[in-house]
Amino acid sequence: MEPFSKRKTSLLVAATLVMGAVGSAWAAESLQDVMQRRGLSQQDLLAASKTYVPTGKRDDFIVFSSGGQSGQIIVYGIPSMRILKYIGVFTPEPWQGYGFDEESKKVLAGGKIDGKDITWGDTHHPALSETNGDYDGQFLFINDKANPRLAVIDLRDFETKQIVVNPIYKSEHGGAFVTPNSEYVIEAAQYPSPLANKKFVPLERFNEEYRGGVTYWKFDRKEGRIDPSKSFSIELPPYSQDLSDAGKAVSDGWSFTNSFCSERYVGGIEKGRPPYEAGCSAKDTDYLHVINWKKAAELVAQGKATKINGHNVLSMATAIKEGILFLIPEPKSPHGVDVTPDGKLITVAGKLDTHVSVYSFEKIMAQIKAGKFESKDPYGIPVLSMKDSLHTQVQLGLGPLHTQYDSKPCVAYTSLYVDSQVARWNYCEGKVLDKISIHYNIGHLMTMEGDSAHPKGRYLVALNKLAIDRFNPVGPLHPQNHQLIDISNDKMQLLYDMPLPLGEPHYAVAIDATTLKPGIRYKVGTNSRTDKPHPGMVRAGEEKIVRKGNKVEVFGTVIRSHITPETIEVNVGDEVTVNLTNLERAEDETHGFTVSTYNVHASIEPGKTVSVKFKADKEGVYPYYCTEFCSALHLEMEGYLLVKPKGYKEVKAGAEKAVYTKADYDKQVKTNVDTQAVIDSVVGYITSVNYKDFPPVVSLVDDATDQLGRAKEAKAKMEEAAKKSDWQNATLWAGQWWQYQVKAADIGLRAKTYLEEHGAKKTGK
Ligand code: K7E
Ligand code: CUA
Repeated sequence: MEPFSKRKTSLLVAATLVMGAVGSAWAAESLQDVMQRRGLSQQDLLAASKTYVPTGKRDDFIVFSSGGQSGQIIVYGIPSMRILKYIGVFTPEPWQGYGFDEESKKVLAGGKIDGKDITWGDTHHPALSETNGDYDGQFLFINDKANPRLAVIDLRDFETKQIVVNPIYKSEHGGAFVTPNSEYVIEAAQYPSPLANKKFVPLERFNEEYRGGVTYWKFDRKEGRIDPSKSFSIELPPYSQDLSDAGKAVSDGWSFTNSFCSERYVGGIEKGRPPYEAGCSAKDTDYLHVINWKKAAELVAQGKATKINGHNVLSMATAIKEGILFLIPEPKSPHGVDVTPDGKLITVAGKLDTHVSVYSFEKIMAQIKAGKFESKDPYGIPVLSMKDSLHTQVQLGLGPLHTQYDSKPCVAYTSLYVDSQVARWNYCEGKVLDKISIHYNIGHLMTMEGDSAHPKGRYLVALNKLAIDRFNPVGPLHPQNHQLIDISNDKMQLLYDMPLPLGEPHYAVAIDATTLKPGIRYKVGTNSRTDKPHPGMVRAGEEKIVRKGNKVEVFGTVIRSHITPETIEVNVGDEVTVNLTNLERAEDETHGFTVSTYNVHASIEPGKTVSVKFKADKEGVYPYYCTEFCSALHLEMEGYLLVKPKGYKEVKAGAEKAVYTKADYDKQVKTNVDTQAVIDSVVGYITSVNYKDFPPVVSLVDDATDQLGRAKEAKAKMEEAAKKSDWQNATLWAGQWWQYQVKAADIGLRAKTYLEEHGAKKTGK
């Protein structure tokens, strides 16, 4: 057997040779070679170059997609289709501590129904807050269809702040849609039911006692919350209300909600009755509800509403008498209703009709003004003539569902579910312009800012229900498929397939990325779920553990790389609350916190204060630690919860035996001095260039200065111990000094790389 050292050498030579061969093959491979090797066409390359976002570059648009049955929101970028975030909304989300810390548990508790926790949601329609009909990038709303709820997300930190339960429905679908200045968030019922809570009414009384409705949730923009006391609903017939949209510009003050099953059919296969799907599609038309919400709000303010379950409801009789509610026939089992950017026209697609019907707001108003009604529905609501209300009807294809608008005037896009196509058409002149096949069975579609007053065009995303053969198989449950389409040219071009494996994302909204202004840190001590100062907040050096009876409250801090306190001693049966404040100011320096087996977790972003609470019901030893790999010594960011048994007697600890000597101390100090030389050279480079022109570097320098300040404190403690020849503590404090140096060096090197990559220039100083 050859000696080890020789063997090692020959292995190294072999490795070098192999690497050399591969290296030259890479160098020789041209674009053509890659195309051939991977079987890519010119068209593929064109598509790739339209979606590829090089490393370090960012997307032009940010998408907020419903997470479907996951009860969350998915955030991704366009054109790259890179997923950026999942926002926990109706469902616990462990990474963000959502549902595992006390603050977010309170948000989720807002979604309890009859005292019951509901830990999932069927999210359908996200909506961005608007100012004058345009997205302002401040807030996001989304509905839960299964359990009629609505959530508010603040886009300063992308966190869910509030969940409200609809007080009178049992399901809802036509939400969230906002009015042009986000005065109200619209939410329409879906499956009719008695409005009064827990009231039993047999299906035989469907026509008389089951009801639908539309709710207008009052949004208080200053508070960033919905105000239930100022919200109201309008009672509607038991037609299954479906989607809604708010009027804008000329039609501001009005809202439109369509319906299916205006037959009011009640199924019952088990009783030999034809199923709902037959009875609910028998008639040729259903009803578009046209509502004057501005006047409705005034009527509520005048006290004309009645209270149902403590909620303001305008009865149908009042709505009819006051002239704020009208119906217009719409063909046949309609789905989407979408107001044009100028507010003049309303597009309705009928699932079982090959046409889209474009209604004219002007024509609708003319009939209402003239009091010219075709008939009344069984509840006495005036019905306008469909013919007299239509601007045009356009035959698009099979199964039209939803419509979005382009930046080009009069251009719209409608999804065709049965045909698996997107149709581009002109709604002013009523003609089809182009069609593209998608894969497969499209539901909603989305253009950039496509339901605002000023759509931005460029891209369209088809939200497809079935993926079938598009991706590598992963079992019978397939991902959903979002397809990115370029709409900036005469012919639409399919660019990219993105699998979404989190639930069925019904709808999505895309906003210009520059409109969003999210923060990077909280004001120190913020409760992020209330945006108010957290009572559990403490500053560095003020950490404490307070006991009141059997309640133990910890007021602690986290910073690279330690948790203060590092030991928490309690008695079995104590109720423990741990408040933690992240003292970091650096971007992206999030710490996590968990305690073994107590099912708690917190994500503590810079400045945030979070609390976790649990009953220490089992004696024992429970490590706690930071769950984010936050620095080189992240694993050491640890501590112990000691749960002492009943009647436990303290043992007196013997004096700690010193293990470090003066030699250890000297060695550590030498390391520190060498490290300081590295830091000084990095600092020398940074200050020799125009680093102040790069805000991210300025904040890195702030952070590094912070760390070096702490290094100084540790060094002082070291010197004090050394003076007393306490080599044990002197060595440990020298080590702590070094820890802060390492963190500062890490930050400094990051700043240096950034400056080099961004072409920083010598200042000649
Ligand atoms: Cu068409 Cu709920 Cu908007 Cu699904 S809905 S597709
Ligand atoms: Cu903080 Cu790991």
